[in-house]
Amino acid sequence: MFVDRVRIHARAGDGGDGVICFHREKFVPRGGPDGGDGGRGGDVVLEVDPQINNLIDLRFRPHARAGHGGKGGGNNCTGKNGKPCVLKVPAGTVVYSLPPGEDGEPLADLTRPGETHVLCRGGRGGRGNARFASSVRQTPRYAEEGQPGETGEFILVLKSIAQVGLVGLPNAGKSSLLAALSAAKPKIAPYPFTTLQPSIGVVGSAEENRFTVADIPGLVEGAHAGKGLGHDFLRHIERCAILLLLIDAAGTEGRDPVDDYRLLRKELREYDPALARRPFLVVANKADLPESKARLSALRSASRKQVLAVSAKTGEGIPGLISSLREILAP
Ligand SMILES: Nc1nc2c(ncn2[C@@H]2O[C@H](COP(=O)(O)OP(=O)(O)OP(=O)(O)O)[C@@H](O)[C@H]2O)c(=O)[nH]1
Ligand SMILES: [Mg+2]
Repeated sequence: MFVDRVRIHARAGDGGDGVICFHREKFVPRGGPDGGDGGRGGDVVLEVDPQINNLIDLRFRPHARAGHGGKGGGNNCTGKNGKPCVLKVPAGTVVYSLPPGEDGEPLADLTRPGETHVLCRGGRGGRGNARFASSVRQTPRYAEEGQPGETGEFILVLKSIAQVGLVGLPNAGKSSLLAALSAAKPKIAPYPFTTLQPSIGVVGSAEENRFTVADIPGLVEGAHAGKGLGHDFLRHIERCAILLLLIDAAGTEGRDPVDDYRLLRKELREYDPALARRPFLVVANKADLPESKARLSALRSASRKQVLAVSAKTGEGIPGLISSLREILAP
């Protein structure tokens, strides 16, 4: 199961109470106040863990509670701090408060491994009576209570992070292309909607020119309005630097590649005009099939772009595609 949206309830720990206590020791008369402070309540913290790719753990554990601070002790002992509650999230997690803030802006957008965000702060510990002693009040008989920890409801939404996003109709061969480009092993089958969840593959092994590619479920006409699976998953390519419009050039489903190209452009535009302005490459897949040859030139003139012909099946054109992508991605 792939979970990319969860609602959670978080409660930070309360601060511990300060105590009222007076020093007692043989031969030390009127030892004075020595009640310690309470400990701090634990925070609820989100932390990016590069090992995880979705929010499923939080779906099953939607209540996050951090530990309370301990009570102060005699002899000026400060109470223990409450244990923080650290929730691991994938890179690309966007945090919203519930109800949403006035501007609807997210509270945080966690992208880098190890990045953290404090969702709810633990309460401060109360001060013990030792803190209130002064020359004119030598035996204070009061101490503070700990402050309550913050609580809140939040929505976490995952918007995957990859440099290249694969966009195409069902069966265009997006998953096959991801498998040809990277070591990822997505499910590939000759029926539409084989891919039900986004997956990300890494292309190249050298650190300096490695890049990531996201495969999402196929887009259908009306995807921007919620048809098919496409709409829900378009947000996973929102952050991609390049979109790769993958078209079945052989028209194996009896479709026309030029129509497919126009449909993809239209769906992207209607979902988000900013996405339609993103740099994109047009890639014609299934170049191994003879039908694709004749349709390639029609696709070239319709898109007024250079169209790269590849075959995810035979590997034809794949090295050229990788170098074109690297060229665009290079800063
Ligand atoms: N001949 C040929 N067939 C291909 C090529 N690429 C993919 N296919 C076939 O096309 C079918 C669909 O491939 P997938 O990779 O599952 O397509 P997809 O775009 O991921 O499809 P969805 O996940 O359903 O949207 C499979 O039967 C593949 O074997 C290619 O280059 N040449
Ligand atoms: Mg697929």
